[in-house]
Amino acid sequence: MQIRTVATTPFTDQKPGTSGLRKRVPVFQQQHYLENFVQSIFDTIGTPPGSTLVLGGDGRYYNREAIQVILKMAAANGYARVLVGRGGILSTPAASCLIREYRTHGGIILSASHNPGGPEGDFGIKYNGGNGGPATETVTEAIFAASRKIAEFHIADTADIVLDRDGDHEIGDMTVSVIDPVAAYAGLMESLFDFAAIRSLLKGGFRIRFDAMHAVTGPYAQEILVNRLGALPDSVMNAVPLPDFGKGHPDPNLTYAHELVEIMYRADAPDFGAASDGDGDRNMILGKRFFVTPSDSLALLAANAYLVPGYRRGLAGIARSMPTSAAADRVARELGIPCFETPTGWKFFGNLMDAGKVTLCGEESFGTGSDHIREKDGLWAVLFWLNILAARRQPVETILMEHWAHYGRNVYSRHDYEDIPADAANSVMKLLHDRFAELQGAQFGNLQVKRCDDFSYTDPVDGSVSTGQGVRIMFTDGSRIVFRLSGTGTGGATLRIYLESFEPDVSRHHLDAQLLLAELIGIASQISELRERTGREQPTVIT
Ligand code: G16
Repeated sequence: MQIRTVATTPFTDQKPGTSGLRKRVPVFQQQHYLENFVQSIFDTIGTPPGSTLVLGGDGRYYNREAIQVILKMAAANGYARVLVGRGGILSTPAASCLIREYRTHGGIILSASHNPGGPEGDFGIKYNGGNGGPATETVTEAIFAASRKIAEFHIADTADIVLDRDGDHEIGDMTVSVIDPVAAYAGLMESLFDFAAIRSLLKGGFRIRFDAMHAVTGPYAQEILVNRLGALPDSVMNAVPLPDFGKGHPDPNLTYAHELVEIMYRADAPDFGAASDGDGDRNMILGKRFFVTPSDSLALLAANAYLVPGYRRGLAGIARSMPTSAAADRVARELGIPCFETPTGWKFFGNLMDAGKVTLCGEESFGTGSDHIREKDGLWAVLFWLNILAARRQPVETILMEHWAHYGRNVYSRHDYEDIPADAANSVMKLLHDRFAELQGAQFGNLQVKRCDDFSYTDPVDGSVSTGQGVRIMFTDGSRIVFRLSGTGTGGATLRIYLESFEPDVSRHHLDAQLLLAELIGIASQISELRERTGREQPTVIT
C-alpha cells in the first residue's frame, strides 16, 4: 500500500456548528473539502499507537463515498483499526455506544441529522471523543483552527473496502472491521429496560407505531421493537434507510412527521406513536391524539424513572438546555437532586455526565438521553416510555394530565422562522440586545419584564465559559421568551423563538399551548419587529 501526501489549501468555512460541520452535498464534493476537514480532525486529536476509530453515518447521500475516503485517510494517518457499521450505517447513539464499549479513540459520525439529504441536500461530519460524546467546544475550535492552516493531507492508495458484509479487511497495517450496526446497541437497551414487561404490554393488544422516516433507525427499530419485543410488523413504518430519506425531511416534529401525526390523530389511532430523525438521536412522542412536548417528556421520564430497571437506583441529577422548559426543574426539586441549565448542544452535557453529576438530560429540540451513552438517543426514549406505559397501564394523555396535576404545567412552544436572510435575522437579534435597558421593568398587559440578558454558561466541571447563547426576556410571573439563532441550518438563518409560561390551574391544563401562550406570542412579535424585518407573517414550524 502506498501512502500519498497531497498538497492542499485551506477552506475558510470549516467551522463546526452546534453539532459538527454541516454543508450542502456539493460543498463537500469540492476537491479536497472532505479530506481537509478529516485531516484537520486527525491533526487535532492525534493518533496514539494502536488507536481504534469508530466510523459510520445515517446512510444519507455521499455517506458511502465519504466512508471510503476516511478509511484510506485513517490508514495513512496511523490508525490500527476502524470499526465500521455494515453498509456504512451507524446511528449516532449506536456510534456513541460502540466508542464506549470498545474504548476507542473516538469516532467519526457522518450525518446532518434532521436536515434533508440527496444530491442537493445536506451532509455533515463530526468527531466524537473517547467518552462517546460530541467533541467539546475546545476541540471543535482546535479543528477549525487546523482547517485554516492545513497544507497537506495523507491518504492511502488502495481499492475501496466492501462495506456490505461483516468481516475484517486490511489497508496496509490497519484493520477495517465491518460490524453489525445494531447488535451492541440493542444489547445495551435490553440491559436498561424491562423487555419482559414491554413484551407483555404489546402482547395484550397495546398498539404502537414508530416512524423511522426512511432514515437510520429503521433497522434498529425492526430488531428491537419487532424482533425482540414482539411488536406487530406494521408497527415500524418507513423502515428502510434511503439516501434521500424518500425526499422527506427526517425531523420528528408535528410538521415534518405528518404521516405519523395523521395516523395518531385518527379515530382508530394506535395507543402510542413515536418518530426519530435522520441519525436516530431525536425522538417525538405521541399518545392517541396527544402530543408530548420534549420538555414535558424529560420531566416525565425523570419522575417515573423509578419504574425502569436501569434507573431504579436513582438519578444523580438532571440537565436541560436553557431554552428547554423548566418542567424538569420541578421534578428535580421534588426528588432533591440538582438540575443544570446548559447552552443548546448535547456537547454541553458530556462533562456533567462524565463527572457523575447528572443521569438524565434533555432538550426542547426533541432530544432526550442519559449517561448510558454520551449522545441523545431516540429509540432509548421510546423504550423508556414503553417501559413506563407497561408499568402504569394508563394512556399517554392520562399520564401527562396526572403529571401536570401534581407539578403544574409549564406551557411551552417553539416557533421557528426557517431560511430567512442572515442580515434580517442578525438585525432582529441586535435590536433585542439594544432594547435590554428599555425593556427592563416594561409592562405588557398583565406581564412585566423582570430581566433580560444574553445567556452565558460556565461549565461547572472545567470552568470553560460560553457566551451569546440566546436572548432571554424574563417576566415577573416566571414566563419567558427566548430568541436564538440556530447553529445547525445550512441555508440562510433560522430564528427560533421559545415561549414558556406556568399554568398551575388544573382546569386549564387541557387547553392548547398556542392559546395559553397567545399573549407572549404577541409580545415576542412586537419587541422583535420580526414581521417588519423578515417579511414573515407566520413561523415555518411550530412545535
Ligand atoms: C443538534 C444538537 C442539539 C441541539 C440541536 C438544535 O441536534 O446536537 O443539541 O439542540 O442541534 O440546535 P439548533 O437550535 O442550534 O439548530 P441534531 O439532532 O441536529 O444533532
